[in-house]
Amino acid sequence: MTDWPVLRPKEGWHVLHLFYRVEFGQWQVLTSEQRLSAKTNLSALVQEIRSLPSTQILTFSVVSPKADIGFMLLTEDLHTANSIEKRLTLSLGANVLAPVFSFYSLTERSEYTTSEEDYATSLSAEKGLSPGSSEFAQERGEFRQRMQKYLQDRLYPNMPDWPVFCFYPMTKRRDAAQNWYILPFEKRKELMLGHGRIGRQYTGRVRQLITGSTGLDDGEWGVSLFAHDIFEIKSIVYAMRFDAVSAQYADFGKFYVGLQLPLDDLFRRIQL
Ligand code: 76R
Repeated sequence: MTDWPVLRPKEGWHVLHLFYRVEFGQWQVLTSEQRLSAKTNLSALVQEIRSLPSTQILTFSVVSPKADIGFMLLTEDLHTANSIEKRLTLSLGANVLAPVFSFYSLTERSEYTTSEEDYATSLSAEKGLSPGSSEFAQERGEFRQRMQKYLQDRLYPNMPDWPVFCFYPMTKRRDAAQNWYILPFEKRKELMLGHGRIGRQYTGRVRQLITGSTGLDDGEWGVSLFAHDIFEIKSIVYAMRFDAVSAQYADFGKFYVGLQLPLDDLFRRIQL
């Protein structure tokens, strides 16, 4: 999309969450021709974005007057991400889309997933397989393949078209009494195991993408949740509040709930 050499992260994709309010006063001074061409311009831009390699954009109608339109962009090149954001912001004409919130992060692997060594240890300790056996080698090989697919899905996800969306930033606490960052790795891993256990109870009902933003934006992670039923979002976030990781160490930013809609329907929904 730009003439600059691609700025591809060592691993993962750039993720931009963008939320805008429509300045209706500004919109109403446009003629109907200008409005039509503004909407055509945004539609064409979204189409152009969707034709780029390793790039996805989701469009949302925001449920509440916190914002009107939301976008979630994933792409491999930082120049592209930057260029798309500038173009989206101006796509309906000057001062029509007013940014209300944005969040920049990268897809990331987890520090805490089971390593092949952990798995091999559990194969002998829990399943009683002897490390030299062919069964052991086979199970270990299958684990490696599963993990490769899992890692690929985390770093280069295929975003779901599920209608209900919730986004919020999250930070791990760094108080004198509760400081996530001075806990030893083994303790953090144990706590994250409990977190994952709760999360997996929602398999099939909630899809999550956790993206890392330490050093990139004001929170440390972006939490993007997808569901078919908003009840499941409230339910998982509530359940996690009781889990030690969230109860003791998590601080949250603002929450944005949106509905995934194609642009034409989105325009109608927000009365453009
Ligand atoms: O990656 C995995 O799926 C394995 C386990 C796992 C990790 C490492 C996992 C599972 N998460 C991980 C990391 Mn999660 N997650 C959140 C929130 O509102 C709140 O209280 C917290 C917001 C939700 C709702 C959620 C859901 N998770 C993380 C991290 C990075 C922490 C770090 O690196 O220190 C954060 C900030 C975070 C927050 N998590 C799951 C879920 C769900 C639904 C799962 C299960 C996924 C599955 O089906 O396997």
